[in-house]
Amino acid sequence: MTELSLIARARSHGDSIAICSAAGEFSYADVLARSADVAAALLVGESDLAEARIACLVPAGFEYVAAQWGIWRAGGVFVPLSLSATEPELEYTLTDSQAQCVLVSRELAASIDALCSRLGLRSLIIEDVAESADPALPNVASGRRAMILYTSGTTSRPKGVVTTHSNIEAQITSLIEAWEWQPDDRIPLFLPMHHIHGIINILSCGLWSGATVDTFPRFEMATILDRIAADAWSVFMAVPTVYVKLIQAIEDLPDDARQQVVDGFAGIRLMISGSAALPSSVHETWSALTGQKLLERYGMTEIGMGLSNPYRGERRPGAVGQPLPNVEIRLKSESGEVISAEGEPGEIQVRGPGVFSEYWNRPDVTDSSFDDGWFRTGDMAVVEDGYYRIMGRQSVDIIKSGGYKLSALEIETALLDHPAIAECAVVGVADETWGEVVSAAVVVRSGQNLDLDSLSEWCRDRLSHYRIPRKLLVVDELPRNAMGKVTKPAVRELF
Ligand code: MCA
Ligand code: AMP
Repeated sequence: MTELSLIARARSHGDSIAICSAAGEFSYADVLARSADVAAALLVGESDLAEARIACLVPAGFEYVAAQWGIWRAGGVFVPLSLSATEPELEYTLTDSQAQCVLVSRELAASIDALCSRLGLRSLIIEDVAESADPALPNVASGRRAMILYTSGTTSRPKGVVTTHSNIEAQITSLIEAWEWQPDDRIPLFLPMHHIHGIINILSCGLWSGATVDTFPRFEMATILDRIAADAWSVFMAVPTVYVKLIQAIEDLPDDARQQVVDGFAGIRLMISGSAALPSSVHETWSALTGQKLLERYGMTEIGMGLSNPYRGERRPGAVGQPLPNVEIRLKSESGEVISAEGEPGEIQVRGPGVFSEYWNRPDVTDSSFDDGWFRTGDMAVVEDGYYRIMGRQSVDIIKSGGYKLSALEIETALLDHPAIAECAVVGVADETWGEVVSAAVVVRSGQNLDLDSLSEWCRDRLSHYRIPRKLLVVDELPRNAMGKVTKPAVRELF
């Protein structure tokens, strides 16, 4: 039987520790055995899930990997859910992906039970999955769909980005080569497990290599600093917000504790930043504090990682380096020409085996996202002295906050349901810690009032906490152009 490469490789890592969490240490053999149990429980007598979508609401850890690999080994499509999603957000993901079943951890089951009943969805508590002796599992060809990740964009609702097993494998192997992953690597995982950064760059690259992944339910500063001081890790990956918070925390430590933490960071072989722009000042402060030159890279849900500063060679502050192995990048000018000279800005377009196959059930959007086989990222860049530098996004309606990509339109749609709001415009406003913060300019209905606290409270049931506006301006009218269209750059100026 042919097996997916990730699974076949795990057999050769046998008794090495794959996952370490508060629940204990789990070997590759443990993950293989448990994921076979999960696959058998999902198949319930069928021979192949045949790309049925199986959603997963499980925190990072052994059971998460067992769920992901179990779904894959049964021939299903893995649809990870955000642990901080509200019920309407979960409902959207479950219905849009046409999920057949939800795998949920016992601690989270109560939070999704009512929704599953309402949607008539089977839910399966992962800890309750029975052991099964050597179940028959299907052959899963690498060209089959493997995963759907939901990503926000310039449409008001998130789109499902479909990757096949071979897309995922290409994304992983590109990074293994570029960043020289080794079996004796050890890496912390504290990022959310419904995005590429946590799923591919950390978890899947780690497990592909035979390394150990230490999982945490979330980013918790004191725990991470203690482990750093104890030299726990050889590789560290995070979004810029984490580095900003780390700098603040280290500066606040008493001298002796600070030295231990700084020494711990200095001993790591590779520290990476990505998912949003790393300000040069943060790069330089981190380097002065720890002696570490952060490696900044650029990626996107639809392509995995595209550009990276080198593992060996100059890691340039403010730049994202060059194309990764097996990734082709070109810049296209506004007038539609492929740019060949340095210094001329253009849209980043990407081609290669790691590029996603389609937006789930949206063939028209898929078609219009490609330009002659190249994926159009909507990000602008320029090449300077051989390195790409990201200049920003084409659309003001995409906000990056804390590394999360958010759609201004989606937030506006939610805000317009508020009884006091007549009109609104949401923008991202630059912020030292979060990169951008969600900010709303609103026109309130006559006779109504609105303040940030009451708006936040109202949003809590509708929007994940990182989508809730952090700044609110009540205005008499929104800035508009001569055609009467709201001008977002002018809205941004108001804050
Ligand atoms: C939380 N808070 C915020 C935000 N988020 N305030 C403003 N803007 C925000 N975006 C507030 C909370 O309400 C809370 O306030 C306080 O900050 C702490 O919240 P918490 O969530 O606990 O913060 P944290 O644990 O410190 O989390 C920060 C974080 C997290 C670790 C940076 O945001 C995170 O995990 N981000 C990573 C997302 C990610 O992985 N993106 C990758 C996407 P109060 O204290 O008042 O309650 S994949 C991708 O982008 C591509 C492929 C790529 O290139 O990687
Ligand atoms: P996502 O849709 O969550 O995969 O986010 C992808 C987006 O994050 C990209 O289109 C970029 O706008 C942004 N991004 C990722 N890495 C970087 C980086 N190093 N510098 C600037 N923007 C980045």
